[in-house]
Amino acid sequence: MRENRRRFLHSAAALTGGTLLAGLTGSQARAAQGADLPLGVPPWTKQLGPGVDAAPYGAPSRYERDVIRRNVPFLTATTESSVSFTPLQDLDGVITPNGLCFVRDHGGTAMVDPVQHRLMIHGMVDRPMVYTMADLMRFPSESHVYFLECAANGGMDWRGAQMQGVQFSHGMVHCCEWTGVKLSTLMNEAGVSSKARWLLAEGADAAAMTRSIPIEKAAGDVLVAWSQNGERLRPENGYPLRLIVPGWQGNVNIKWLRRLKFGQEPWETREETSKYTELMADGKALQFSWAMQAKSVITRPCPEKPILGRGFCEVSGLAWSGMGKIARVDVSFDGGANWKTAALQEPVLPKSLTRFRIPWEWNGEVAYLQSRAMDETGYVQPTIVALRNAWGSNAIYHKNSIHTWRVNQNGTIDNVQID
Ligand SMILES: Nc1nc2c(c(=O)[nH]1)N[C@H]1C(S)=C(S)[C@@H](COP(=O)(O)O)O[C@H]1N2
Ligand SMILES: [Mo]
Repeated sequence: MRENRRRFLHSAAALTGGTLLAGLTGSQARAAQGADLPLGVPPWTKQLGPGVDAAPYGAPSRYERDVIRRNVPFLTATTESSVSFTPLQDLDGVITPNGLCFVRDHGGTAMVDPVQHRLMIHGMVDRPMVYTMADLMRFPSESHVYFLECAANGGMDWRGAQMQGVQFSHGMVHCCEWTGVKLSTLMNEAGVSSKARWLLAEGADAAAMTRSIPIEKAAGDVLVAWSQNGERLRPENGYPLRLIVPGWQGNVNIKWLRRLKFGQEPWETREETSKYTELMADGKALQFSWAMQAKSVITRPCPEKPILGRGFCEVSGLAWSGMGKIARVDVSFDGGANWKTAALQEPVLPKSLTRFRIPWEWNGEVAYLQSRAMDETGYVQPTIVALRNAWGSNAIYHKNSIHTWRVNQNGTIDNVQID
């Protein structure tokens, strides 16, 4: 134990004079610099701290101010129609804290007064309904952990490695415990006609986002949710009410939900015709590719979290599948020639982020780190070559290929593609 600690201190101290420090974030640099101090009496031990009422609603430590959502300037013509990404490199476990969940808005964040908000259910139903939030929250509720991923997550890397950092290459995903009423409960209450085949869901934002959802999914695991990780939804994630369509592309998870209409045909809205379709190599577009296929990425190390020294390095990341549970994640250190099976953090939940971890000894050589997820249906995350062969390179959405991080000799990490 003592030996190990000494060795750690030695290598950490060596780093402070080395080139790697430049790549460290504020808190890492402070840890490295402080590592050679004896255990002194720090200022915060010599005086009382603020009282328990200093922060009626708590916020992260001021030393964590680098842990934030970020957007990409070239994807942001206006911030009202853009996306800010989850900082996956800074997160542990599988739950995304509410303030760090990626946000994808098409018409800005609607600032909805929950007292004035209504949900209308109409169309092919026996009893059209208009609910207040108070009405909805009287229904029996359920809580489930689900990931939510934008179909465009990773889309910028279709044609080549472009995004320097896991926040931007994979950060259009979050995973929360959602609480609400099952949509099937509301469907029974309204008496949906047996002839209804489709559902239209509409948001109350300036984009009035609308999507068609087939009745089988609507009657399945879809939630009409008002809470996220134990507290009411954040405005930017749909307060006071949103649809959670487990495992399906983010776009159908309508935020600020205000209307559900039942009918016989899809409505062919803008978001399912001109957007959120896949343009294939032959120029035809695939419509209604809803489920997010199995995917994974190593979140540490990564470009934002370089390796600080030779020796032990825990490799950790996230895997998920819109088709069910993650069955296995394999990790390669040599660009896919050899694979080792990683440990999965329990409990492994369906349609949820799953954390994997694998120990590694880094010998200071260049390495190509990859992870490959398999889900309970037997589906295996494809290589970029296989994905391009299947989808062509016009595609934007559903890029779920195996991702490669190149570890350089100085411990820094780059996004690369192996063809
Ligand atoms: N009403 C409405 N719902 C919406 C959107 C929107 O702009 N308006 N964006 C959609 C898209 S494209 C995605 S990826 C998810 C993002 O959810 P989040 O902002 O909570 O991460 O919300 C979806 N629901
Ligand atoms: Mo999206």
